[in-house]
Amino acid sequence: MTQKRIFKIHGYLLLLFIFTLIINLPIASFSKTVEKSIRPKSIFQENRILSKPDSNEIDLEFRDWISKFRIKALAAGVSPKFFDKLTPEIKYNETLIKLDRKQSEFTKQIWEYLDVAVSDTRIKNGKRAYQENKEVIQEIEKYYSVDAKIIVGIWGLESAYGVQKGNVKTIEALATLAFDGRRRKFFEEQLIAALKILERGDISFSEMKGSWAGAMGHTQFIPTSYLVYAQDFNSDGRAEIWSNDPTDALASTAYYLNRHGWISGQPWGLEVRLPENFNYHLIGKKKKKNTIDWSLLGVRMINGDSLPNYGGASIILPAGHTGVVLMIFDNFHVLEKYNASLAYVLGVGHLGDRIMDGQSFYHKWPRNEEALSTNEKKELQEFLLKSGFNIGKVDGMIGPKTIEAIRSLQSKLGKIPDGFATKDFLKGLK
Ligand SMILES: [Ca+2]
Repeated sequence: MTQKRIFKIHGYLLLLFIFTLIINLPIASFSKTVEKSIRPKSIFQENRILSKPDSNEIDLEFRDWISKFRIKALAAGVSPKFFDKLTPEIKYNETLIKLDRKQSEFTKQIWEYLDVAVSDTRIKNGKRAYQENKEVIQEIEKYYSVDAKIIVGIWGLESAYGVQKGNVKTIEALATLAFDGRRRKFFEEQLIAALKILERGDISFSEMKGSWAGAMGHTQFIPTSYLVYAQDFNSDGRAEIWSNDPTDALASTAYYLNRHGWISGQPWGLEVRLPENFNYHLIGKKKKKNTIDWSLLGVRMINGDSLPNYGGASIILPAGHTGVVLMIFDNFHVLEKYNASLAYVLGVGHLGDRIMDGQSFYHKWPRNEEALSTNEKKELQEFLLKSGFNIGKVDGMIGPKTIEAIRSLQSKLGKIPDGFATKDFLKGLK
């Protein structure tokens, strides 16, 4: 009992001693350490990051970057008077950096993405949005020779038909990401374009809103695309992609697709079936053949019909030979100009088809296959590099070169060379 008590008193004294020690350490020495060192991970510093002086520090760096950026903006044609008037309004927004970091770690299987992108709700809302705007969408379709279903598909995926246009001030988003520096050149370019849009008066500073990454309006145009492709389809003097009326935004998207070579009436892709003993080395986005040649090889429509002739086409397997088999046409590559990700192009294309009463995919996705993590993808790439395949650099992203290497390796190992890396495949290599 007494021993415990003594221990308690000693404990208190010890705490008091440590506390006094901390209190009496000169504050100035803390700040000096922080200023000099390049972010060593000490407790003191982590505390300082949360405290005011450090956010001031970031703010000072941010202001410093703005003054350097000013030179570039002026050289690109933004007037000094306009720039200087706007500068005090431009704020650094740390939350956007966190979103940016999260985004780059993201890894999902194609069907997980499509479940969300082409959900029953999105299809249903798409049918309604189309009906409500049918007249103007059909006018746009005719004027720009771009199929209505693809316009509605993009609209649905980019902003859920105008419901999620984004609420972040575009200038703030672009300035923050440019200052951050991960993709400085890109974001500075976008910021300059955004300033030009503001200066010519198409929209006000506070109304110019969009995603945290600077994409704006119903179809999430980035500022440089706006400057080149935005359309004033309702002829009121301004290309208004931010307003509730989607007319200008949808016309702008149609014009963008038109200028990138959209062929009216050609599908983006079709689900097909492959014959027994098909040569899987013919698979790949860049391995084009005429539809007639594919027919001669025994490729058929999913219902067994012969292929319609849409000219050059390639065959892709987004999830290996057990999943959906797609024949893709030139329009697929036009959609890639809007957003290069395979998941996005499939999402937009399939959503558009489904809104216009197209069928859901006949083949099932291999849903029991888990996605490889970024680290596992890197492991795989390192293995491929060591085995002598030219896959470029190890970046944890399965691009065309990595897929080709996987295919060759599968062949060597006596497996179907579908280019789809599963967890089991990776385990087998170890
Ligand atoms: Ca307008």
